[in-house]
Amino acid sequence: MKNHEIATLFERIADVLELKGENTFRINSYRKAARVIGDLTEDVEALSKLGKLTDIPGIGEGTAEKIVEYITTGRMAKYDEVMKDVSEETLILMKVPGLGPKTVATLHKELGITGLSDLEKALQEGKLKGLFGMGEKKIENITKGIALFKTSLQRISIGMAYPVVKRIIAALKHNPLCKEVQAAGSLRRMKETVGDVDILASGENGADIVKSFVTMRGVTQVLASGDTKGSVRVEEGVQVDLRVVREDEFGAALQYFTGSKEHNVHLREIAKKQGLKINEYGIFKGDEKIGGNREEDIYQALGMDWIPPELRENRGEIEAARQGKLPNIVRLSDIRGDLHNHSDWSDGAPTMEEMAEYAMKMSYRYLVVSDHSQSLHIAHGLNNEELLEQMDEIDRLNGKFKGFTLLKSSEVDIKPDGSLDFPDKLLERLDVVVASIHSGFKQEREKITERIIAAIHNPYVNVIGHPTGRLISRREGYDVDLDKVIDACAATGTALEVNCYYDRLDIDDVNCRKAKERGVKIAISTDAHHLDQMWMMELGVGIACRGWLEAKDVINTFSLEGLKAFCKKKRN
Ligand code: DGT
Ligand code: CA
Ligand code: CA
Ligand code: ZN
Repeated sequence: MKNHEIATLFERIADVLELKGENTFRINSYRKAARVIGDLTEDVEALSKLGKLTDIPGIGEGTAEKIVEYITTGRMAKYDEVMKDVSEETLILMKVPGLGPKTVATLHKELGITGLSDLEKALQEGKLKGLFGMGEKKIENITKGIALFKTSLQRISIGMAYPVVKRIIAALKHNPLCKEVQAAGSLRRMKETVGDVDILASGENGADIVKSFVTMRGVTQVLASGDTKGSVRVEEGVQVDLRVVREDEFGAALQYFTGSKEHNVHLREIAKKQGLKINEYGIFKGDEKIGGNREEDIYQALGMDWIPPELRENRGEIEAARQGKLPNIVRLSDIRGDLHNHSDWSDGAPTMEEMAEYAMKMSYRYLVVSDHSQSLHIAHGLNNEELLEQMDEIDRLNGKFKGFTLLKSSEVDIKPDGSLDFPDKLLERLDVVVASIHSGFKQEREKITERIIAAIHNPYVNVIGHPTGRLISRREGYDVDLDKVIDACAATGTALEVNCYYDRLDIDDVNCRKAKERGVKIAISTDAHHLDQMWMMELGVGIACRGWLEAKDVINTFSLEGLKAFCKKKRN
């Protein structure tokens, strides 16, 4: 699909127009087109062929013409024209979090800054101080933004890499020479960001398998192609490495290339003490191979339980495996429902009925409709009356379902003063209440922590949504003291969310484990605004596994009655 490419072009046009200080109305119409095309689930090229582009809300004649032009010629004259007098360096500068086109324009005008290295130099020399609109806080944010930007060039969210891997594995499975294929590395460990993607295959004719890999759809650059190894870059921008090994070495190779490096180093030390040796070909006693066909062989030979990949970070999992005390980690199949979703009543795309049908197809028993509340105007938050109407509609829909329930809810805004956006007498009528922060991110640590704790003390609040507010590639979280939040949750019977949206993954694995240790339950929720975002439950389950969570720690593994009992207990 060319959707992503086209959305990026429009976004860039908007950025440059803004940099040049042009008409806001035109800038906004390009931004809107970028968002609409980026969110589109259908193939824009197919719609273009059917002449249906202008049927898409937000796409006018002019925009449609530009899309057709790009699809038929591979170029967009408007884009070329706009880009003519802007350097690539300046464009990169605009991608730094905290640096919008306006700031970039000021920096250029006042200090002649055109690129990242100029900016870093100016920061070091303290030259930003005293410029119009450059407070201390703003300068600090720019410094942080640069650091975040630099890491985001090297690592991407697992949610970006995950669909790539599924596509590649499915394609490799078509090759009859290929016996087994599996993801390894940080992706198999479900780490929240991945540097590169590692895929392992087994089969006799390595060269042929590598060839089918490097010629696959979506490959934009071949970095290496040999008899047992191939390395490519794909259109999503990430590097993918494939290794092909012999069938009887697959288990050992999978163990080796899954890592983490720290986990493997520790295992090798243990092996050495037992007079054994492990490498990517097997486990050996002297020259004799004693295992390695299957990954389990390695752990068994070392006298420990097989360790799920999500735990392999050398954080105590090896000791636990030796004592037979590994957690029985939560699995996707344990999940019975999704506790945070948006419908077309606020800023979601699907109707509630479509959501319910989709959830039933995923074998869920329940789904929470948690639309935004009134203060969040940009997300079309519901007011009191609309929430009541929505409840009636949910009752009506539930009358039609068998063995499935839509649950009444709200993602109620925690306002800057810590109060909630709906009165208690309304919240009382909801099955589950998710409370989140969507504004006032820059509050001081103490203030924002107190604000969240105030919400936790409301008897109707069951889950705190995206608790830190971080966005993996774009924004640090707000300055909340999560330790205090965890304590307040423990004291009141409030759950914390693992938000599965690929750019959030909030809270992270380390905080999950901390929460569990203090007896706080977790809700793994997608925050889906589109049906095709509901698969991200898999990502959240991965994060929860990395936090050593078991099904009993996760409230959306509970039966409907169990979930309701959890919510009710806090109210009493
Ligand atoms: P990433 O790509 O930065 O997200 O992290 P990984 O863990 O995927 O690391 P990567 O791609 O460099 O290597 C994949 C796995 O291969 C790694 O998890 C463990 C194994 N491995 C790679 N190099 C070494 C090494 O020098 N020593 C050991 N023990 N294992 C290694
Ligand atoms: Ca990797
Ligand atoms: Ca690699
Ligand atoms: Zn939300």
